[in-house]
Amino acid sequence: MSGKHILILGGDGYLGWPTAMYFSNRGYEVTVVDNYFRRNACAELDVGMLYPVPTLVERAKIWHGLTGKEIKVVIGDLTDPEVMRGLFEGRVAYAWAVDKSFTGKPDTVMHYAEQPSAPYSLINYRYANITVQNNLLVTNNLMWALRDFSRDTHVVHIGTMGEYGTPNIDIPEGWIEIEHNGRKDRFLFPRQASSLYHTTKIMDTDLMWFAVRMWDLRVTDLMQGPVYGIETEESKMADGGGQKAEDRGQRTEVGGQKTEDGNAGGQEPSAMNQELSANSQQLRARSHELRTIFNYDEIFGTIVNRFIVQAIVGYPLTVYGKGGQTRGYLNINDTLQCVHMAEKTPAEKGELRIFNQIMETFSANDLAEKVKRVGKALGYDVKIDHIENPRKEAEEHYYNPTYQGLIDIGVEPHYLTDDVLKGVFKVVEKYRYNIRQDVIFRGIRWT
Ligand code: USQ
Repeated sequence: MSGKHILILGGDGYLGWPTAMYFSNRGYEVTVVDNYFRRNACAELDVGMLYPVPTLVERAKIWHGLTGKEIKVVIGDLTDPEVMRGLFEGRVAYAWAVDKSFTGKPDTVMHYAEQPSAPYSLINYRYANITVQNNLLVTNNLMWALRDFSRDTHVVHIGTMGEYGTPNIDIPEGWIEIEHNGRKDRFLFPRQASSLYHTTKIMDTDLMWFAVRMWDLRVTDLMQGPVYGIETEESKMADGGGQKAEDRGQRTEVGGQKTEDGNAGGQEPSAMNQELSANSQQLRARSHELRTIFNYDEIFGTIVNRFIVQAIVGYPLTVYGKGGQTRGYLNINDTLQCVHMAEKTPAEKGELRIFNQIMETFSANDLAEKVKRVGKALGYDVKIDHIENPRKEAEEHYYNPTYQGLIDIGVEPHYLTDDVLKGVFKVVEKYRYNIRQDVIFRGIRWT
């Protein structure tokens, strides 16, 4: 193969796996690494997921069967520096690969290997420690591996808008010039996160900024807002070819959970599908298993995805407190576009480049009203509840972030239209019998 090599840390997660398919589909050589933290945490905390998701190895095999493309899989804990360093030195054992020889040093590392949940980080001191330990060690191990073996590799890290908090002034993209006693300098914008998870992302930024200054590394830190959505171009690629489980009169059973087959069916088979050999039929029928992990619980679910699930099962939408909390949001497909554009135009050596990765801003109340309107149009009786806020956060505040840098490098924003919301409703509806109301709200108090 001759494509550029992308190493995706955290390749099993909500964003990591769609990123792997996205780059693989565009001719890159892709390696994913994960220790299954997310799915193990979901099992331990019994949070439920909308549908069971096959292991990374299984998904890589399904992907290969459908497209002929290889995504190499490494199962390992990146808090172990030897696991991290092996990815750059070649001391790596692939859990699955067509060609088991070392791909070589990556051109780009996508760093998603973080404990991503704010509520998780505040369950108690144990989960707080897991968050601090995982997030800081992985980032530090990555910086040292690059220092020692691959200083030219570009890192694209997913940071969070939550690093800035909700300051009473405009939020720039990462940097601010300050004049003090008649002299000026440029600094990271003052950050004040409201959760421990978000605080670890501030510390990540500081670790990376140190490494950039010290060793001339190249880093892009993408300050992302909450993401919504489920389908990406690649998860839909094989739709239409497989026979639907309903058509077979079956419900599938995977990992002890019953689920309706999510394959959309009913469309003309694509050219790609027509080329598939007969023994690919089975893989094609399993193509819905390429969908990403989807959480709707209080710990790992994000607000838009949660509200859609709630609307479908008749659970009053859980707006926390007054609902004036405003954040920047983006579609999962725009996350993919953003990391792609960042990869195509890497940061310079010795540059920590920061972009705010959001496409539009909404309050929790705005989102509840949107989901209610779309839910009603689809026949659901959607109610909105204002429940006591389990978090400590401003419920009415100024919020004016800049988000121009990614557009300047070629990202074309998609917005949260009623049609986009309907599209998510339609996928979630297929799994409505899996939805567990007991995990929607447990009230993990942050204080
Ligand atoms: N919210 C509700 N009701 C709910 C869930 C959330 O009113 O049922 C409110 C929250 O209080 C918060 C806002 O909606 O004000 C967003 O909450 P969220 O759970 O969707 O997102 P958050 O906890 O902030 O974290 C998520 C991702 C995290 C990412 C972050 C970006 O889990 O990985 O870093 O979004 S940001 O919020 O911009 O920091």
